[in-house]
Amino acid sequence: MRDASGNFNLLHRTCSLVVFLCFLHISVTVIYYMRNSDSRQTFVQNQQNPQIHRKLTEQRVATEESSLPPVSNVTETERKLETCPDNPPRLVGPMRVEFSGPVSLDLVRSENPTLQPGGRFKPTDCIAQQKVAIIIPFRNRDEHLKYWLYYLHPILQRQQLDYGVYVIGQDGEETFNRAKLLNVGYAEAVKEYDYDCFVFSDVDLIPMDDRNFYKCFNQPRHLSVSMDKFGFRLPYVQYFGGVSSLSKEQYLKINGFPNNYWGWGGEDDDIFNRVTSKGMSISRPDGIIGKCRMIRHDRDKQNDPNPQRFDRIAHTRQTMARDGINSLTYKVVTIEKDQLFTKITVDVGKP
Ligand code: UDH
Ligand code: MN
Repeated sequence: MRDASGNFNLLHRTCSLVVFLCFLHISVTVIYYMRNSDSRQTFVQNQQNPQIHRKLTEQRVATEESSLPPVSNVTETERKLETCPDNPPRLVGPMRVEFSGPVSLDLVRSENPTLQPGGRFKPTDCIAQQKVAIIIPFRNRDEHLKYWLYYLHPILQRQQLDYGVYVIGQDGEETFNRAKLLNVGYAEAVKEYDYDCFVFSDVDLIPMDDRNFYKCFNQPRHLSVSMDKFGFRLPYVQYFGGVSSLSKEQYLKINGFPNNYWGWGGEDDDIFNRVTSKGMSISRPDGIIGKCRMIRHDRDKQNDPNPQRFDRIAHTRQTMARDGINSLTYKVVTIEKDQLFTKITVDVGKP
């Protein structure tokens, strides 16, 4: 009898222990389930309303002592975007380009409503491959600038670039200095944004095909390879004038551009010499995609052919290390932020 009751007691205690363990297990499961369903709900809410998510995250950061990484200002939607494709889908190819009809800045502004102040744009449906500053040397060419803005803004947007347009105006009446203005454009643009590519364009040159990408390549790029004024061909193989692009790295490798070419001509050949002397070559689109028109014009005042240009071009290799972005000096006179461009007027001195 004693043995039987002893056995029964043992069985009873074992059963109680098993029941207790089961209860403990269920409780723990229920607690875990409830916590997870709470965070699942928050996740669904976040997906539907990123703003609530941001608020929640901020509150959480404020109330919890946690080691969460800091909340970045990249939104949920930006995080999901992919890099823009090599072949942007809205390109049209060859385009008609003419300069007969009148164009006003207001028309161009209304046709490009998504531009940000300073002539800035970035695609909203993908992340641009490059951040491009477009730099235009300028003085007294408002008529040409209107056409440039009218044609180029839609093209650059179709090319899905993250870009800004910088018009660098030479103040005063001294002899024009195109290359120095381009250096100023570089220096001013990098102060504003983390540009990795620089396109240097005359104000009067318009591409006739939007597959001519205003971006940077493995080698410095010459874009205006097939100009109407040269019968749609290169005037000579070393020609690097009109429109060109250099990545930040390529530009710095050649110490930027020369500052002492006053008047017309030679500075583009000096830049060509800099590029080749640093072991780089020139990349170009083909002659069909590279077609472009120059708005016809007379020679400007204070931009006569520079008689010193031949002598200077002959010595690029000796001068380029000390004449360039590392020796650039200028004074900013005004900065104007238009919807279509940033115009920086500068005093670049005189010869
Ligand atoms: N530029 C100005 N203002 C000036 C001078 C030059 O804005 O007073 C800029 C402008 O961006 C221009 C670029 O510098 O596109 C190059 O100057 P350019 O257009 O005068 O050079 P181009 O190679 O040669 O076109 C001009 C020679 C004109 C001869 C006309 C004969 N029919
Ligand atoms: Mn011209």
